Amino acid sequence: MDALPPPASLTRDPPPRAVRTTCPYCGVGCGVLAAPDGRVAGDPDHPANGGRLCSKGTALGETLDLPGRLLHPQVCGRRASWDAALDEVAEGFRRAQAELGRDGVALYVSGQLLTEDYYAANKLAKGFLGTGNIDSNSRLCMASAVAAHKRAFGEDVVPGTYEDLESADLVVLVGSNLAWCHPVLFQRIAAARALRPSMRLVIVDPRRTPSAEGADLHLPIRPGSDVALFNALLAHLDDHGLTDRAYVGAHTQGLDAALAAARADAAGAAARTGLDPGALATFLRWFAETPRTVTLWSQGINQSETGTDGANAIINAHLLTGRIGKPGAGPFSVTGQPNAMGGREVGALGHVLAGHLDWSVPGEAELVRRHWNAPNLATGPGLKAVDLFRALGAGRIGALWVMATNPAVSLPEGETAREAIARAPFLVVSDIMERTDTAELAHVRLPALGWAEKSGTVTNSERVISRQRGFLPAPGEARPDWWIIAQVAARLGWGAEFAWSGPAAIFREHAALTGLGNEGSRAFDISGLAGMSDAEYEAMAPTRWPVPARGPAAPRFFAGGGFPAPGSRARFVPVSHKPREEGDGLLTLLTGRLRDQWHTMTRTGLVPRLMAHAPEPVLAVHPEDAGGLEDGSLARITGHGGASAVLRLRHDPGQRRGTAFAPMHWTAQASPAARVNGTVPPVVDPISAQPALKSARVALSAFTPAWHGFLIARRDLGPAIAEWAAVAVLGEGLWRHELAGVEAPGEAFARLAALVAAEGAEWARLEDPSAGLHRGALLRGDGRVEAVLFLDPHHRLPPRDWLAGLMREGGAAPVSALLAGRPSDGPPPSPTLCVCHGVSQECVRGAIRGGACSLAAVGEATGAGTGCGSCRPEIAALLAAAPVPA
Ligand SMILES: Nc1nc2c(c(=O)[nH]1)N[C@H]1C(S)=C(S)[C@@H](COP(=O)(O)OP(=O)(O)OC[C@H]3O[C@@H](n4cnc5c(=O)[nH]c(N)nc54)[C@H](O)[C@@H]3O)O[C@H]1N2
Ligand SMILES: Nc1nc2c(c(=O)[nH]1)N[C@H]1C(S)=C(S)[C@@H](COP(=O)(O)OP(=O)(O)OC[C@H]3O[C@@H](n4cnc5c(=O)[nH]c(N)nc54)[C@H](O)[C@@H]3O)O[C@H]1N2
Ligand code: SF4
Ligand SMILES: [Mo]
Repeated sequence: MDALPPPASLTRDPPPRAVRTTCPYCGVGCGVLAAPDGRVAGDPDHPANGGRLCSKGTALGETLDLPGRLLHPQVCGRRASWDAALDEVAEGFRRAQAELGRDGVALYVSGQLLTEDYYAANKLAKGFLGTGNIDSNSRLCMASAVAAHKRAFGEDVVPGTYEDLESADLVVLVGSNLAWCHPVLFQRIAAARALRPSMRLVIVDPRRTPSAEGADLHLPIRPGSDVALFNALLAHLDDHGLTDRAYVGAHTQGLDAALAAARADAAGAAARTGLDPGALATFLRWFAETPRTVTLWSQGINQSETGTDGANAIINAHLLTGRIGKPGAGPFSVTGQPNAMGGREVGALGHVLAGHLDWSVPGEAELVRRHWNAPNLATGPGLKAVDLFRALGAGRIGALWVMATNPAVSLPEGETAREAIARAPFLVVSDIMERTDTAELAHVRLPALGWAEKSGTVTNSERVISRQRGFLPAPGEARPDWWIIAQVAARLGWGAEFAWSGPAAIFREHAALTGLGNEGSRAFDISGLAGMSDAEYEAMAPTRWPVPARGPAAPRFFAGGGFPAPGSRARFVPVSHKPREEGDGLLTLLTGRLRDQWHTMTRTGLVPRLMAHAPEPVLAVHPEDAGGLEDGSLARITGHGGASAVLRLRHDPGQRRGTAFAPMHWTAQASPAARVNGTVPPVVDPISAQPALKSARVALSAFTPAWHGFLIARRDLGPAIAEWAAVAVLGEGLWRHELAGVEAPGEAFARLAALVAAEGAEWARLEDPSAGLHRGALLRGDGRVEAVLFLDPHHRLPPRDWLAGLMREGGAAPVSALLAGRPSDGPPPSPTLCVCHGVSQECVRGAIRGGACSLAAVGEATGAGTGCGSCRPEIAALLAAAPVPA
């Protein structure tokens, strides 16, 4: 399989009157040119993307006037003035602290806040409410990487840059589906490989992900055994004379203990990791022989009960070989959210202070106290996410403020967490949407500005600080998150300390803190930006930290040592493989992400183009693990405490035996029964407290309803219309409802048909009650189709796309064709593969059958893959699966 060539067209024409801003989705942090009319393009001058955008970035223009925005403050579900709502919040927090003490309140915030918002929230909690109880959804995401960096380097520092991924000769992706989750980085790697085919790509992931298409080696590792793999590597490197004695001697400590631990795992590594010994040997050899190696990791490592050890095992191999901070070499933790890094910088995690300052370092708390003029600086770390919501459930938190995250969906032990949130004595939610699973439970809802409206900064995975700039007016009464926080602080009596004129003032205060008492002892130093004027802040170009007020700034860290740790030395951390339970007949549930959805779908789930890629919640299992359940049937997974979820089953030979994969995305808004987090136990990494979101053990069983069905209608009927439902927006006023139920099919048909009844329209039906088959099309006098409803005892129903297409166009068709679900002439259309150009899977297959044998040829023939490029791994998979021409 050849490497993926770069997309044909990187940018469209920049929209006129465009503002330079940054994509609000993943931690790649792509620069975006965005115009008020909704046109967006990649910013050709931004160092992260050089003009590229992925499918989510390309569709940003379609998220500007989302239906369902929260436009006014609400108290107990009723519209309230800002004054009344803010008073209510201040009073709720005051009351809770009076009853339960300082730590009787908490903030739960998000890597999707801007740095300025984040800084304000942290200052309010730690400095003024006087509690360490502020944690972030980054606990579910980056905590293990942060802890590993601290253990190894002394500080949470990502040493490398994206350019290293291009100049490397070997890139190893560990527990990262980069092609879908950081698509522009994946495209940069693909483009580099196309120019330099000797560059190798290795994927370490239990499932054959789209990132593995076209890779040189895929290691389908046993879940949770990455420590054993990298321990085997450490021993192999030392045995083969690859220890960089000079680097190790001058800049590190602790090698002997780490090596001893590694050697204990090395023999038998193939058995521990479940890898083919030949493939394992190839990996060890390639790593050994390639000085320019980058090892990039993500949630397959972090979201594990051994996540911190896993990350340190990777870092150990790089320290041993001195391959760190050099062009093309280094360990690289990529961040998930657009501002996960910014949150770490301002310290909005329960266990750190602000500006990478720490309670455990004498004098540092005092620096923060003075900088903030804080009356009640928290005296120590607070509760971390999982414990925080447990404390809420136990009645120890009297007031909780959730900002820019949806914990009712995204926490482990999902059912228990949701109950705790529902029973919270006082819950405040700041969000851009009115109805999220969490906002539905709030006493006070506060409307925040969204991406297109707000202004501030974010820091991406390579330490580049970029501006987000608003280009649309505030919708309704929505306000910036930092403003809301400052208003509450003022009502609690701290107006002077929160009297910022705007985000620039907050940024200056934050930047100044990073320089206090910092004569090079802390790597994170942006004190050189503390003197920026408002105009300079407004014009700020993407800037990589550090930017110290004095002295030079390094683009990369640690090539020459200089670790922010005792003796300036990095630490090898001895780590040992801890086998997980197996062999109980259960599957390991690897939850994760889909290409075109963002987390709990509050934005991407409303964009028809993005819903088209995966309109239903799907559970992938190896065919031999399916226990006889058919591909396309509904399956139940049962896990933690008996909690279960029901999803569409997909046989996937690329899934490692003994594992299953399910998306984390589905919520009560679209498919309540397909929320998977109930099945995930609250197990956390003992060092980082990051939950092991990828190691639930689940039993697979059939979900056997009386009928399966679908309803395409001209409105969203919600998912409560059947025992199992998944609703997807199709665009142009159409919604698709995938359904299954337990009542008699005839009754279900009558009930559902009545829901969509429209005046002047009549049902044409095809019914065979003895067979349980009921089909109907609701037709206008002019033949226009108002709705279609198909019920069948079996899950094999006609494809929906032709019917949806017909309804979208307002066209007519013979009743016989409508009720057959396919045109009278020719085959029904197949699912969309390329979202940018609307090219179907079948069209791509046709081009391949017609002789297109490369991505470029498929692109030439159909246009597929020539837009954002996000579908290129899937085209590559179709190419790879095609029979080789004789
Ligand atoms: N499209 C899209 N992109 C996103 C997001 C999104 O919601 N949608 N979210 C963003 C965020 S916040 C994050 S954190 C990132 C996450 O980005 P990734 O970490 O790349 O995404 P995931 O799908 O969560 O998990 C990655 C892989 O880990 C593998 N895995 C599971 N267990 C193990 C194991 O024990 N060992 C190894 N080696 N691998 C394992 C899974 O099979 C999965 O393919 O994505 C960001 N980008
Ligand atoms: N099973 C399983 N669970 C997981 C994961 C997994 O891999 N598997 N991954 C975990 C990870 S890595 C992450 S990062 C989390 C993500 O999970 P969450 O953070 O819970 O999910 P999001 O949907 O990103 O929630 C963001 C919320 O902020 C709102 N919002 C958007 N912009 C703004 C704004 O400017 N201001 C305000 N106030 N609100 C805004 C959105 O409408 C949305 O409600 O999920 C975690 N949970
Ligand atoms: S890769 Fe896609 S989602 Fe991530 S920042 Fe770039 S455009 Fe946004
Ligand atoms: Mo994340």
